[in-house]
Amino acid sequence: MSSATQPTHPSVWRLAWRQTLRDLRAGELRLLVLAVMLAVAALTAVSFFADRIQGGISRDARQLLGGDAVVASDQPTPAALVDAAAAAGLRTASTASFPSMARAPDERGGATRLVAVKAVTDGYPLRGRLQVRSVADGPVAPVDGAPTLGSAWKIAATGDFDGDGHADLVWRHTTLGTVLAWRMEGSSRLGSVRLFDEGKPWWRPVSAPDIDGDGRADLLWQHAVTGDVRVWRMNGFERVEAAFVRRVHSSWRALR
Ligand SMILES: [Ca+2]
Ligand SMILES: [Ca+2]
Repeated sequence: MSSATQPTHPSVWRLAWRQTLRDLRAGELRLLVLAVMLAVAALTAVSFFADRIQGGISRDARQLLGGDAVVASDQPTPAALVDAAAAAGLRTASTASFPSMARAPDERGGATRLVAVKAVTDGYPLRGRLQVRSVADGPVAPVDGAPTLGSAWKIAATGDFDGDGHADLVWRHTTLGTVLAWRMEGSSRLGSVRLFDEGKPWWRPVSAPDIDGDGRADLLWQHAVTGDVRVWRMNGFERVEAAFVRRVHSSWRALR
């Protein structure tokens, strides 16, 4: 008596393998693999392109800011914050921005224009480089560091302080209120003297008349808010005496 052969069921794996070979021969599977490869390539390209754009935007943003981060306020930066940044080894620079009017010299037409003034401290910008255009619509040229003296300072008065026959220049920093005197000989600067640096920008030198008649210039000041007028009697570039002259209405301004 022979035993009958029992029917066997093909394994699931074998069936799957046969099905795969059949699909491969029919070309459907190759089409599917090609579609997957195409999708992966497209996603990789888009991701790479997005990363490049993100990097470019971040780089441009840092250059626009002049640093990696900015603390903005209408008050001076708290000293504790500056100290914490210094303790962490960070480089810092301060800026102050405000709108103003600029006027060309009379010999150049005297045109006025609304301008945006930005005063900066040493070290600015921390990232990137500034570009300067010397003439309107002219080429721009990259420069190292901040703009030179003269772009954030304005001449407040002129007078011969040391009596050498050459007019000397008094500069005032428009935001910090610092006042400097340049000892001049013709168009050459022989030296610079810091006259006022007390963080009181509302006191402004307005002219340098010879108040005491010794043949050398003295310095006349006016308070920008109260209109108070004071005079510094000078010995060369040193203040000998400061005296209150009078209070005038703030709408009146002493002229040079
Ligand atoms: Ca002089
Ligand atoms: Ca004098």
